[in-house]
Amino acid sequence: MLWPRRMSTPPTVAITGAAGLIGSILSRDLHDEMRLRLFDLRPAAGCELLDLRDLAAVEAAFAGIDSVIHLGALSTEAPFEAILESNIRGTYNVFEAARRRGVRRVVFASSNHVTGMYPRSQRIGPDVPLRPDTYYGVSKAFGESLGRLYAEKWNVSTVCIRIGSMLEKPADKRQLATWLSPRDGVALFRACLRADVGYAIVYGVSANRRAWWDMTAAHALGYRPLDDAEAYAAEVPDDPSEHLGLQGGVYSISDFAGEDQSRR
Ligand code: 15L
Repeated sequence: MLWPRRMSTPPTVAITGAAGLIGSILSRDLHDEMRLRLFDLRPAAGCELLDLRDLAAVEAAFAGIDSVIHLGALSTEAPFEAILESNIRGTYNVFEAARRRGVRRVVFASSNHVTGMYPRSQRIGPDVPLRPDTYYGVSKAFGESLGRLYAEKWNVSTVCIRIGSMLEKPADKRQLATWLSPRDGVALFRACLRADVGYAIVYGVSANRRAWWDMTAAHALGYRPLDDAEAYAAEVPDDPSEHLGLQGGVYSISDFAGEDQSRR
């Protein structure tokens, strides 16, 4: 267990992007077992303002922090320049500030879109070659790789979660495979914070019987999912991306190639 043994007080955990969907769930459900510092780019209740593009500001924010849950990023496909600033530079700043401040563990919110070009007919695990479906997916692949560098070279231990679809309920038939229920998501982040490991990559889904991803690595960290999206099978609408046959769904056809952010 990674909680510092000598500490009589609970660890202090920073959450970036804390006002987002996943950040709000984690802040609500983890606050009674650890001290949380919540950071977001935009004003939100309980959050401190932090622009992850500013390394000095991130370093100042991480004073006294034991672990970081790094969620703050664009959460979908966007023009490359926007991805570069928010997801690539922002993630570099988080790892570099963590190194400078002696943070013990970064839990990095990666995404299933690092392997979104795999066919749905193929069951895959965290060791397959990457097949990103977007610049967004590439930025998450960058974060996984950066985490490995910081873990192996500077002992910033890192767990990357390739999150599926963390929502209250699955929204369409694709999500019967990719859904991560809020309570399973909280359990997975908790396991990733506590695991005694230097570096790991896991997928993040509930115990969905239609899931495409091998969860052995997540189980090894202590994750025990309780929910199965199949409970919603009769009520979810068809998946508009099913004909593509790809795990990433519509991400595989979103196209911002050559687009300048200033044109949007
Ligand atoms: C993601 O990585 C996105 O952040 C989220 O908005 C969903 O689109 C999810 O993937 C998904 O694949 O459903």
